[in-house]
Amino acid sequence: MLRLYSSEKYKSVKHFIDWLATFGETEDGGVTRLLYTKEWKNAQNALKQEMSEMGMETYFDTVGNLFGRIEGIKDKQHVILTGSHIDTVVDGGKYDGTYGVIASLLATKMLLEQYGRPQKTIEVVSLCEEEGSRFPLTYWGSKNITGEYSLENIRYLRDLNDISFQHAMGEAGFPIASYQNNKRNDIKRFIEVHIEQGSILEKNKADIGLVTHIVGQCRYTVQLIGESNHAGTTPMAERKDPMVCAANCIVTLTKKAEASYYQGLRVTVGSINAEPNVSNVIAKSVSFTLDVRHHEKDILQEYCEDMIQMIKEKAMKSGIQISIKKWADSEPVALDTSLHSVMRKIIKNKGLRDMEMVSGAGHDSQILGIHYPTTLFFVPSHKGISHSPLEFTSLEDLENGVSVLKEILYKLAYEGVEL
Ligand code: HGY
Ligand code: MN
Ligand code: MN
Repeated sequence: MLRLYSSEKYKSVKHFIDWLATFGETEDGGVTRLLYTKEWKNAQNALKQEMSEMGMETYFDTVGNLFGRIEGIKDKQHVILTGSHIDTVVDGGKYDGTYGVIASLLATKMLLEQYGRPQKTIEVVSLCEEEGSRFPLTYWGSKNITGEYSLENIRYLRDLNDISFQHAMGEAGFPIASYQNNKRNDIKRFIEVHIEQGSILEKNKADIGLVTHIVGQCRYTVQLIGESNHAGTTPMAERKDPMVCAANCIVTLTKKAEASYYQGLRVTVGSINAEPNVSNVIAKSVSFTLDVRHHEKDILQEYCEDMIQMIKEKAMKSGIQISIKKWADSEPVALDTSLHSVMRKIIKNKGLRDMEMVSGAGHDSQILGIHYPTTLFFVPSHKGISHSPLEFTSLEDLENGVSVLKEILYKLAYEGVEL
């Protein structure tokens, strides 16, 4: 099996995974590294240091996407971009996003070590935010690169501690005053390696997943406003209890998702908050999030419209006021598969097995893939666990991903394979 670095000077993929996991590590071995927090800033700056020590020219754009650039000998202008996101969910795993950043760093470093500078420019990117775990907004990094996002999209956003996006951005060293359009028109291709976050590869004993499509996803925050009152003196028939209404809605929308018509639909209520959140007070308001995903746009849309209508009707029947905010809406994306045949040969030559698959998780490739030819491939997640401290991928699988990435980058940036 390929050893990444013989000398102590360059460390293995496991070393980097464990090292980056120290930025935001939680008591139960997970990682919480939210956009623009201290942990996030320290991780980005430490990565920047590593990139420059590896001989890369490093820079941030004005929202905190970090780039490590190796200019091409022949073609300086067009960039082969590779990387993933550095932010995590709350108490997530140490591989989601992070692995893709590290794999890109190491693959590029290995190429530099073995072959010197490439013919075409390679840039490794540590994207500032993908998850939507701190503020109600996803893909802040990649949608700045594509030009879909600007300050308008974050002007009024606040996190659960009532800290404004703008303030957090400034605190992390990216003041609003220095914001500029970060749109990139020089990207020739984007390649991302990511953990699968599901169990398909493991169940099929495959080593590499070649992703053909990424599901569409919509995310909402539903707020139900009733009347808070005394838990003991208020008769059941006289209540406007948003907690009961929320419970009815959640049961109905998840039951609906199980209907065979919605085959493949995934619906998650991941967060629920009550105000004043006290055991002997009927809640004044309850807000919950709704995360809906499907690989077909019209099924996704139909389900969402039906469910929003259902929630409104239930609220009206119980005299509850309602506000619904849709804050994420990414279409299902078909990724570029022109590299798959070349990748299959690389994978076969390594004695590895691949399979084509759809991604149920969202990825930066979903955004970049609409604007630039984009290749996304997976390495297995043990037992399919992700967004959890129990997230795990074996060293062998991690190294397989790095070595496949290295070879495909070699084809593109050194051999100049035009695809
Ligand atoms: O939620 C997702 O699918 C991804 O991990 N951001
Ligand atoms: Mn991810
Ligand atoms: Mn994730």
